[in-house]
Amino acid sequence: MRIDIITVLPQLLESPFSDSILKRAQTKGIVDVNFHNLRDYSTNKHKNIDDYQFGGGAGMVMMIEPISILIEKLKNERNYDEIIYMTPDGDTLNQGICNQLSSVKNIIVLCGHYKGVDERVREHYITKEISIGDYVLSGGELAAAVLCDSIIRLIPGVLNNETSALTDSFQDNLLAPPVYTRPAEFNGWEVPEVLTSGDFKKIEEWRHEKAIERTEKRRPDLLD
Ligand code: 6GU
Repeated sequence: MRIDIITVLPQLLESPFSDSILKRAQTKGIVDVNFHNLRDYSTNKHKNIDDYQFGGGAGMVMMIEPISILIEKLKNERNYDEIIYMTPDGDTLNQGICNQLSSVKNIIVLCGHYKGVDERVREHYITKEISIGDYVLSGGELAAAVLCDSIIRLIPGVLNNETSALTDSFQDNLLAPPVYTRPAEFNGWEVPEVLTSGDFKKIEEWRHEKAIERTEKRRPDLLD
């Protein structure tokens, strides 16, 4: 998979991709993440990428020209499955969207800033608009990092058996069951006996039961 991220703050995005699973996915050649500094595509000598909004009102708007030049350049180089705009008024990200996006070949992710982007960008270039929840961030970069992390870890070959995504919360609309490790007893607090019984059928049943119990208690909406 190739991901092209369009941002005015590439430095803000670099660290999440420079460690752990996201780094390994790139080193293994499974995903190719490219950052594009929108300011490099500014069409004026002050390197502006935003301007006052027509009709007046507080807040700057990201201009269409630099975005258009960059997106057209990228589209000339390859086909894109999705051109995603990170915005608080987009569709709320969920595991279903992550699963779907993890199987595509090329995506562009545009990080929103200021009051947002000129509506014509959304009308003519954007194919999907994504929010990561009902609260407002200073910009789309952190949201883009969240989106990319949630997608990349699902691509086959990125996770190994120990970190498998199949048993993640949400994968079957259930929260994950509780987990324990050694010691089996600490301060008199014991691990559920079934987990140390060696009876794998019983263990599976217990985990499924606990997953349902936890989901009913914390996220009954997932069971509807
Ligand atoms: Cl994608 N962008 C911003 N600026 N705020 C958000 C968001 C995105 N998702 C939730 N809040």
